[in-house]
Amino acid sequence: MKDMDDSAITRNGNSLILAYDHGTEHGPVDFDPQPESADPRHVFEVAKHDAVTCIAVQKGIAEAYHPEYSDDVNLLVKLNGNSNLRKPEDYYSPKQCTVKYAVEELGAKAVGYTMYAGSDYEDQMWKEFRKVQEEARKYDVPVVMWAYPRGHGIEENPDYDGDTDPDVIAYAARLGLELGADMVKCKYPGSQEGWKEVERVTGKMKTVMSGGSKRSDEDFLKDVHATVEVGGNGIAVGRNIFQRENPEELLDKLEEVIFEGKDVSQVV
Ligand code: FBP
Repeated sequence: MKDMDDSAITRNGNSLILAYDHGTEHGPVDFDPQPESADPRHVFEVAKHDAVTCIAVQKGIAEAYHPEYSDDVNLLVKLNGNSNLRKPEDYYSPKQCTVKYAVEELGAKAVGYTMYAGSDYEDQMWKEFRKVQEEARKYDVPVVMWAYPRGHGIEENPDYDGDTDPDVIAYAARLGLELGADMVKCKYPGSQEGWKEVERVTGKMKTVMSGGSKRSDEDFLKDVHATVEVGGNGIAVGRNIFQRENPEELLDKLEEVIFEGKDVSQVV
């Protein structure tokens, strides 16, 4: 496992990854609440905030826009992704960028890979992840796993209450450790107890909470604080930042909660 405390995408051991791969994953509809967010330059400008340790984007956005921000914004290239347009048999996220290309051509300081544990295509994704993980070691960049348990294996298992079941989230997070990720990103399991379980099973691997759809500052900060308080290492967040009119205001607060250990009542 890479020592993430020395990595460009952490600060005091924690991270705030500004996720901006929504044009791929959900489509431009995610930009409707703040139409200027469809312009990658707008979001790269937001990523210059001190709280942001890196921006996570797909290859094309990295290639076209990161060069003018390379002095101010650390880059995490998302190596796989899938659109909302197709209707697959089960969840699969194809890889369209190599670690070599991400590091050598795009200047990535980290790479990211979505793993749909529980899907019929899990075996295929494990094989792809193996290559990503080994190539990342060669290039000495950390690998962040988007641990998103999904698909038939979960839907059809009566022991699981869907992909938001805390046991399922903890299992998918544990797979990050087992398969050699350096950091795992997972959904908030609904309670601090649930996140404690994530921490218990992921050992020394870094963990970050996935943002989810837009909520009030206070509700969002409460969940972030609940994770950090029990050992979480920050967030990978998209819509809760770029769908806001003044994202800097929330970033100021997140900075205090994630990197300075402040309580929500001290920042709202
Ligand atoms: P959000 O903070 O907007 O949820 O973004 C985090 C993220 O993982 C993105 O990287 C990705 O595009 C999206 O969530 C995937 O969301 P979904 O749960 O709909 O697949």
